[in-house]
Amino acid sequence: MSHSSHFLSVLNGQSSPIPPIWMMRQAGRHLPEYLELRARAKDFMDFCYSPSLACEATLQPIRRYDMDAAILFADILLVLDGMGFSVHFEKGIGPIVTGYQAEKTLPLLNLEKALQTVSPVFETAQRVREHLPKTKALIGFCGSPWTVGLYAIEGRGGTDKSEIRKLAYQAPERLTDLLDQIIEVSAHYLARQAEVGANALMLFESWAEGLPNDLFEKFVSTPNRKLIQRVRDLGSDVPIIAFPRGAGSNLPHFLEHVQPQGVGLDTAVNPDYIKSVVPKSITVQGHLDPLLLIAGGDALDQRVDALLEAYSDRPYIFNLGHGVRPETPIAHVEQVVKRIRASRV
Ligand code: 1CP
Repeated sequence: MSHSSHFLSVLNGQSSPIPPIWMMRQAGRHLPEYLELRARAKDFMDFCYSPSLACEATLQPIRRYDMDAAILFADILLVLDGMGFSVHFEKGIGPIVTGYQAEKTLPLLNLEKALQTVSPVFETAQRVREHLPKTKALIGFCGSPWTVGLYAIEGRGGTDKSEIRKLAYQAPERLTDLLDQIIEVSAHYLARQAEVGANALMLFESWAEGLPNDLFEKFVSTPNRKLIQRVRDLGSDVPIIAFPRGAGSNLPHFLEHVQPQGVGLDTAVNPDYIKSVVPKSITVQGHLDPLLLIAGGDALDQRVDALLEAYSDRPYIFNLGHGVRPETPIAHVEQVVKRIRASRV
C-alpha cells in the first residue's frame, strides 16, 4: 500500500507553508480516553503487549486532534524486556530495570526470543495501519542504543548517568558489547515495524545530555549510525528521525555521522543556531516547550508563531521539545493545532 501523507512529504524534504503536526507522547495520560483504556490492562507492559488496546491508544490523538502522524503505542523499554531484563513501571517513579550484572560477561543474545517477546507490537502496527486514514503517517520507534543501555545499567532514567559513564571509561568494550546487542534487536524490531505498516521510524536518544564529546561520539553518534545502517541492511528504506535530546554542541557531529532524514530537537536549542548547523536536506522537528503547552495563553501563541517563522524556509514538522505532560489541558493542544493550520507564514 502506498501512502502520500503531508507528514511524509515534509520528512522527505518538501517544504510547506503549513507544517505537519504531531506531538511526542500525544497518546497517554493527558487524555481521559487513554486513562479509561489504560484501566483495562493489568499493568503498563500488559497494555503495550495488547494489540487491541495499543492500537486504540495510538489512534486516540488522531481522532481527537487530527494530528498528521500517529506514533505507535509502545515503549522504548520493550527491547530490554525482550532481551531478558526485568522491566517494571512504578507509579510516580517510572520504569525500573533490573538484571544487568556488571561483573559478569553478557549472556549471548537470543534474537529469536527477543523478537518473539515484542511481537505483539508488530500486530499493533499492522492493525493501526489498517485503521489509519491514508493521509496520516504511522511512526514506528525504538530507543537509541545509549539510552536503552542506560536504563539497563542505571536501572532507571533521570540519574546523573554515573554508572554508565564509569563503564564507558573503565570497560568500554563491555559497554560496546551491550550496545551492539541492543542494536541488533532494535534493528530487527524497527525493520519489522516498517514491514508491517510503519511509514517512518524514530530513534529516541532521550538521555544524551551532558556527555563529553569523545564519549558522545563513541557511544551516541556511532551506535545510532550503526543502528540505521543495520536497519538499511535488513532492507528497510523508510525515513528515520533521530532525537538526540540534549546533544547541545555535539549536534553537528551527530548529524554528520548519523545522517538521519529528520532530526527531533529539544527545548534548549536556539532556532538561529539550528539554522546554521542543520543542513536543509535534514527535516527539522520540534521544539516547543511542553511547559508552555501547559501554561497556554498569548505566550503559547507567540512561541508557536516564532517557531513557524524561524523554520518557514525549510522542511519543518511541528512538535514539542519533549513529551506532552499528563497535566496538559486538551484545550491548549487544540489551540496550537488550530493556530498552525490557520497560519500562512
Ligand atoms: O501508565 C502509563 O500510562 C505510563 C506512562 C507511559 C506512556 C504513555 C510510559 C512510561 N510510556 C508511555 C508510552 C510511550 N513511551 C510512547 C508512545 C506514546 C506516545 O508517544 O504518544 C513512546 C514513544 C514512549 C517512548 C519513551 N519511553 C521514551 C522516549 C521519549 C522520551 O520521553 O524521552 C522514554 C525515555 C521512555 C521511558 C519511559 N516510559 C514511561 C515513562 C514515564 C518513561 C520515562 C521516565 C523516565 O525514565 O524518567
